[in-house]
This record gives sequence, C-alpha cells and structure tokens, in this order.
Amino acid sequence: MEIQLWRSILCPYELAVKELIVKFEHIITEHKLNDLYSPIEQVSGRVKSVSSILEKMQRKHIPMERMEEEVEDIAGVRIICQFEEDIETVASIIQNRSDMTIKSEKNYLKHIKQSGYRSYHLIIYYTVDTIDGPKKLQAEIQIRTMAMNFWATIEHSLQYKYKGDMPVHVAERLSKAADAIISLDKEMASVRNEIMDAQNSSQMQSNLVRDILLNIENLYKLSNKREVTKIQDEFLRVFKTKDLKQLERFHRQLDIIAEGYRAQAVSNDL
Ligand code: 0O2
Repeated sequence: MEIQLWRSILCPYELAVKELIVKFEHIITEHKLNDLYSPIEQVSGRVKSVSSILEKMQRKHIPMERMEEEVEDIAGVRIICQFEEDIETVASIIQNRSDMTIKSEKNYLKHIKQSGYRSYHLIIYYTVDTIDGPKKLQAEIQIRTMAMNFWATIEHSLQYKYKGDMPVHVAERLSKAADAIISLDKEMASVRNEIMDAQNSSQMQSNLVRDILLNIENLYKLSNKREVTKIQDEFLRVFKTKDLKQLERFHRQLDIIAEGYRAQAVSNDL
C-alpha cells in the first residue's frame, strides 16, 4: 500500500477549519456591530485525529482511497447557540452563503439518537486555496444549544471512558439528564424574548458608549478643550443614570456638534 502522508493530507482541512471559524465569528461581530442579536454564541473547530479517522474507517470498512469522500467529518466545526430556535436561523444563514454548499443534513433534534444525543449536523462542501490550487473538501458543522453541548460533552467523555460498554446505571442517568436538557431548552425558549431584550440593550449601550467616546476624542483634537471637558462631564452624568434613552439622546446631540466641527474643519482646509 502507498504510504499515507498524513500531514499533507490534513493540511487543507486545517486551513478549512481556521477559515470557517473566522467566517462564523465574523457573523457574530456583524450582528453586534449592528446592534442585532447574534444567533451564534460561540464557534470552535478541530481536525479529526489520525487515530480517530483510522478507527472510523475500520468501523465503516472504508478503504484508504475512499477516505476523503467517505469520512465526512475530517474537518469539524461546532456552532453553539443560546436557544433552540437559533439553530434553524444558523442553518439558513449557511444555506444562503455562496462559499458553502450543503451536501446533507442530519437532524438529531427531530430524531433524537438512542443515547439521548441532540444536535443538528450539516455536511458542507467548502473550497480552500492551497499552493497546489483550489481544493474542494467536506466539513461537518454541528449546530446545537449550550445545554445540548453540555450534555454531549459529558456523554462523549463517558463513552470514551467505557469504550462502548457503558454500565446500565450510567446510561440511565444520562438518559434522565437528556430529558432535563430538553426541559431546560424549552424553559429558556419561553423567556427568550426577555433575555434577547436584555442582551440587545447591553450591546446597544456598549456601542453607544464606544461611539460617544470616539466623538469626544475627535472633538478634543478639533475644538475648545474646556468645552470638551464639559461634554465629557455631561456624558459621565448621563452614563450614571443607566438610562438608555438619555444615552441615545446625548449621542444624537453630540453627533450634531461633531458634525458641525467636521464641516468647519473641512471649510478651513479649503
Ligand atoms: P469526534 O471527532 O470524536 O466527535 P458515527 O457513525 O456515529 O461515528 P457518522 O455517521 O459519521 O458518525 O455521523 P454522526 O452520527 O452525525 O456523528 C458525527 C459526530 O456527531 C460524532 O463524531 C460526534 O461528535 C457526534 N455524535 C454523534 N452521536 C453522538 C452521541 O451519541 N453522543 C455524542 N456525545 N456525540 C455524538 P465522532 O465520529 O464521534 O468523532
């Protein structure tokens, strides 16, 4: 048999995982920048270990030359959402992207695995550019809530510990815990709007403060220093009130002042 150059084989998959993480993290950033609730809470990824690839190939009788086609999760990305509803949103974001093509899906939310495992999996085609040119490869994207992830992480460790021979009493406890996770996700869904409102307000406040301070800094360079000190004092007073409406009003007024100075600076430059 031909020698397998694992490092070269896995190199494009390393790149794919890195790129996919950057792209999904950027989706979080874009939502935050636009004061929008992000359906993605967290992203992580990994390239499957050689031992895990070999184990899967043995278990599924996959010949070496079919590895890249049939081991679909050599590149794996995990997307964690806060709420079950967000999973669908993330799936449609992926569906609408031009750089990812969905090959197949496994919906373990509708069809819960016997173990109690719940998650939504997509296999996508994704192209990376390597020194040998473009390479189209497959990647698995697992989308699940924080609660589902908590359960799956613990269960995965126990599976590893017992190597497919889990004692009945442990499996029963895990099954009960899986039911508790379903209830927890349902409970959280019922307060989703309140939680989202709170998170949006906090993000909005943080963006407003960032913009206000940037404006104050710019004004400091252009206008009367004593005036700017007064504006800063006023900002601190408004900030202490913890009233988002007042902060928004202050932001608007400051924008008008800053706009005036920018116009003046431009006409002076001419
Ligand atoms: P890793 O890299 O350790 O996560 P399979 O035949 O079940 O091995 P298949 O048919 O390729 O895998 O796809 P499936 O069922 O969608 O499973 C792919 C991955 O989903 C698994 O990867 C796990 O990460 C996760 N998964 C599936 N079922 C379970 C489960 O019952 N419990 C937990 N904790 N995770 C599960 P691998 O292959 O285990 O590798």
